Amino acid sequence: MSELVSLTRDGEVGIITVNNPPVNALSPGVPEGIASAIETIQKDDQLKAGILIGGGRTFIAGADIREFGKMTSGLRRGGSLLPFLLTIEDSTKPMIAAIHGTAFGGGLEFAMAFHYRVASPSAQVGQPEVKLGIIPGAAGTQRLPRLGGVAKAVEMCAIGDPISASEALKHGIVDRIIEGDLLSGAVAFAREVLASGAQPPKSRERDEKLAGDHSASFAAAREQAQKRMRGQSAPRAAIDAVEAATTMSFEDGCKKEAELFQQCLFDNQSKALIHVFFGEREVGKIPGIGKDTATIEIRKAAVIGAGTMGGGIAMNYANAGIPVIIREVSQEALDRGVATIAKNYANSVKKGRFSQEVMDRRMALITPQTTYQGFEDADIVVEAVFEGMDLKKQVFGELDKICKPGAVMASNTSTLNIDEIASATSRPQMVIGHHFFSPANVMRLLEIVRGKATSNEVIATSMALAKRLKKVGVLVGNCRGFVGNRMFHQYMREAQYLVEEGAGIPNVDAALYEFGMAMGPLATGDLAGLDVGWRIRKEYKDDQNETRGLKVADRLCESGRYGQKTGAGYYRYDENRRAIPDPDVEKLAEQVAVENGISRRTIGPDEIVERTIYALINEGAKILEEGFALRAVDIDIIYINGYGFPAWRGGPMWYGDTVGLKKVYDRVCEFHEQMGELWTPAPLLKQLAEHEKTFADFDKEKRAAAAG
Ligand code: 3H9
Repeated sequence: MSELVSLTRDGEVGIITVNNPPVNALSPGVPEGIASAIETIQKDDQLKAGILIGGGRTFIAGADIREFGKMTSGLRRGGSLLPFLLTIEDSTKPMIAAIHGTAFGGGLEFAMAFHYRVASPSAQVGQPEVKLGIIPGAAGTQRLPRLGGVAKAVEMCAIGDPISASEALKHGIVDRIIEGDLLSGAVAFAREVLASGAQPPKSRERDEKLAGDHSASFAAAREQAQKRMRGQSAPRAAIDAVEAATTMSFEDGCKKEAELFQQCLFDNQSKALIHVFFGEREVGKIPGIGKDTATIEIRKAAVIGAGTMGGGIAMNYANAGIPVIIREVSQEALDRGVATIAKNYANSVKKGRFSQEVMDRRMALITPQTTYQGFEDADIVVEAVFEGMDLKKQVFGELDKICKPGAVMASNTSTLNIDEIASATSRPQMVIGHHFFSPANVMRLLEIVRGKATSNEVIATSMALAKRLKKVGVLVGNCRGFVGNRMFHQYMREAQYLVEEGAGIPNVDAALYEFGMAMGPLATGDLAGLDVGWRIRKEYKDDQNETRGLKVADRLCESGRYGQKTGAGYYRYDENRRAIPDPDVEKLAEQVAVENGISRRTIGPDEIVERTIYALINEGAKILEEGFALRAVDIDIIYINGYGFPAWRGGPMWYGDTVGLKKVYDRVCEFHEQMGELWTPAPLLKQLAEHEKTFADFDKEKRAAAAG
């Protein structure tokens, strides 16, 4: 056997172990090794059955995703896995897959070619390929409906969420759950099968679950995919492939699957989603802060402020099982905050996301109070008070007197200078920004803002904590608005200028929604509250470089139109919070255009997208060059997880690469000529465009330089 796959014996049972850490992916050599072990078992008279098990923490977690890039760039020819699977299935001796950890993608496809599957209670199985923009490519769409039924298979292949071992058992995808030691249980299972003398069943020959009319399941899957994965082509392809299982022979179904798999693999969407998969893991890697950096153990937290953000942040801690104090100045505000938390949890219980018992446990972890009692032994305090420097400094000054020396002191500020906040304490090395995104209990992004004095220990603790809170933590530098909001400011400004110039509010939103953004920018402004930006503009009024100003937004706020919370902003809102276009706001935009000497014109969706998205890219390039983001991919991950940027476009920087930086740069130069200083091209963008390079090249060079 190879190093990747070993074959050992337990009496008459051959045990095939995959040893390809960390997740036993099907890298070159693994499928070959398994097939060769099966052949050895088949030929060996002493061996009567075989078991496949994963060494280490998991069964096979899927194909080796890094190989896809090599295949699409022509560096490697992608051979089919199907012949290996047929070798397994055609074995005359019973073959059993013993699953722990995750049997995902190709891992589940391998398991389904085995005659039986047994699993640990904590195991999960799934076909998550659509999350990478592809579909199962080793007969998963053909075997899963035969084993688990069409409805379950189409849901698993189209949406990509895994299911638990017990659910897999219920649907016939696994045959037995093994409590205790998996391997001993699997060997005992093999002996039972041998004693029964049963013929090894082949999943490809089973068609009893394919009979009947499944049109309702396919229609439901198409609707769900359209809702949850808008704009993506892989879910549709996955549904078509499962549908083929119900209308074609196994062999023809596999051919259809292979055709659709290839189409998806060579599409830009899968390249973008694979970039995102590795990006989400890369953001955790910070030059100079290795695995050996000490971290502070977080056993107790305290949050200051029970408003929307404070409440959401406290929920994150409670969800992770960390006791948390939530402090407000007035009892009334505290009660309101706690009631909102309870309402949010109750909604989740109503929707079946977790039980009442889980909700009660989480609520019990939250201690609401109006004092600082108990703050002295909190391992972390998170300030989430109103966004104003004086107030933040006052709070940090108070915390400095109360908190124990080793406590992390985090501010949830979205724009303010962390160093200035830290200056209110005697320990700036313990101060860091933890910028959560609203709603904080839902959004995955946590921008972690490093001040000039923040210690590596506090950074490493924050990154580890983000994982524990089930967030994607991205480390950024301390510039105004940090990375996300600094770029967002440019994006929102352009959206508002387009409105002044005559694009029409619903048209601006529609163009960006069609592009794939979760919401249009103006509707987003209304949701977040237009008053937030208005207050920040007032705070920084002395150093605004925007001569045109944001007059439409300012005037909306001056007239009390803050967005959804006041029933009106760019739109009016009915009692169901449905947005209704408002001719008064268009009139306001017309008036502002006159004041600014702008002649209005018709503006199409392409220009709307270029003006807003290229503004993001240009600012992102400046941020990269100034070192406030570690890599271009960090910006992408911020935008996808915090700002509703479509993952299947890979984030703004990756999108710029796919458009071509030369094209982006030329257009930025045109905007610069037409609109002046605000569109000054980023020198890095110019440099990459002139050398026909990409942001991905920039990251690659940076990685190489860091590796020495
Ligand atoms: C497929 O199977 C297609 C088939 O139909 C066949 C077609 C022909 N490949 O996530 P973690 C790396 S498509 C390569 O931090 P966790 C990962 O980058 C595939 N590398 O651990 C990281 O590297 P590093 C379908 C992979 O415990 C390290 O392993 N399968 C792969 O939090 C640890 O990963 C999937 O989509 C891979 N397949 O979560 C499963 N998987 O340390 C994708 C991981 O250098 N994987 N790595 O940063 C996952 O969902 C999670 O990794 C898993 C473990 C749940 C398994």
